[in-house]
Amino acid sequence: MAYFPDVDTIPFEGPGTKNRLAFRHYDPSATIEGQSMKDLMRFSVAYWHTFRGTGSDPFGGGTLQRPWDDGSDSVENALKRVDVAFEFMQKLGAPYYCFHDRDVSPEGASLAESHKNFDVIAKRLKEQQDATGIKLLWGTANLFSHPRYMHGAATSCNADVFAYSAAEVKKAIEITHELGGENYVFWGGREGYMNLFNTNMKRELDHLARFMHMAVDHAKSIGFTGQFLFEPKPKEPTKHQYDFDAAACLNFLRANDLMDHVKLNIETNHATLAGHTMMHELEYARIQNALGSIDANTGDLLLGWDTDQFPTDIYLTTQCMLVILEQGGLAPGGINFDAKVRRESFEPIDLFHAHIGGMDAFARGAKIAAAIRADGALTDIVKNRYRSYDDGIGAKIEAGTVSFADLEKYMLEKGEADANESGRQEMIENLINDYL
Ligand code: XUL
Ligand code: CO
Repeated sequence: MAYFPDVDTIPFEGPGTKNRLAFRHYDPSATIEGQSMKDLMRFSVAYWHTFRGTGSDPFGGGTLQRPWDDGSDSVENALKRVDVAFEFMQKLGAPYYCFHDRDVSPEGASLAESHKNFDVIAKRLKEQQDATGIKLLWGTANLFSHPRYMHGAATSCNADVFAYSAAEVKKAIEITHELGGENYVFWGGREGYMNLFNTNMKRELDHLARFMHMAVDHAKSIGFTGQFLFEPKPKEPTKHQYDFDAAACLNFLRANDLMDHVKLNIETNHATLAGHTMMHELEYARIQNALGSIDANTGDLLLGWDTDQFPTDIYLTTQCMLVILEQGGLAPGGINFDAKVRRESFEPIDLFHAHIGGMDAFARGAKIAAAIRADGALTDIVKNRYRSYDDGIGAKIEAGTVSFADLEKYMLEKGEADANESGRQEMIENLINDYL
């Protein structure tokens, strides 16, 4: 059964093509810094947006035409969506996908029924994975949609909700493991608070840490060796999310002895909502050996909320790829399009245009970043900027062999610091533009 009868496998045709259903830059077998683009990017389709998105927004209901979907929460409908998803991903040439438990499989009348539904769906996912070679980048649990999670999940004031969340995550890790998932993500759907007058922040954070340790312990007990990932987001739905940004997440992980078990899944629109650039968040995580995976999308600076648009800005993708290439790739993480088509783009074909654009934008960013790196265009600039630490007093500071008293003596003798040099920001920005 073809759910996308008008679309063949999306070919790579190069930048000159007029075919809108072709890649201009993403050539899976082309190599960048010794890796195929396929292995370097590890592109992933987000099941929730692409196969469960309806186009609804706070002002109106769904607009998206999905002729295969009867709109029900039946297991049959969910099974059909799996077939649709794999046809789509295969035609697109996406090697990975990601899901929340409740996106792929319907919530039942009880936890036991939800588990049962999940088993049925997982079986079909496995069959489709085996038939197509498409793999699971990560699984996660939706701990935010159901009303029971109104106060959060692991940070809920209700201990039964904590227990329910634990049972849901336990199952989600098991299914992720069964499907060969390479990572497991925690995004704190409602892990935060609205008002401190009714909140015990210390207890909530302690509970969240306890929850993650239990997840790590359970993974160990079932032999799941995938990478755990924590996804920062500063706001939405709560006013203060505990997972605000990379710095807050890493502080939490370090304070709770979780750094050896959990890395970060950095999302572009979450970075910008936190008042950071994506490049800042990626680099902040990378230098602490905590850059695990990315959720690729973009926000709209004029709207200022989590619009989850597909990334098309080459400047943005170049910045991302500069950091990703510096790390040598993201494996076992990848580039997951946590992005949705606009509600005005309501036809199924728009799903292809959106993903093709995102993949091409990243492929082009990768080529540009690799060219910048091949020329060493920034390497020498940065290296030279810090050369005062390469020997003399700077080397002693870095080696930790001098004290405040030593530095006072040094400066009293010298009298004044060496003259500063220009940061050349504008020249460097011009230089980057030469590569675009
Ligand atoms: C929400 C978000 C989530 C996570 C997975 O903003 O990004 O979809 O990526 O729970
Ligand atoms: Co995300």
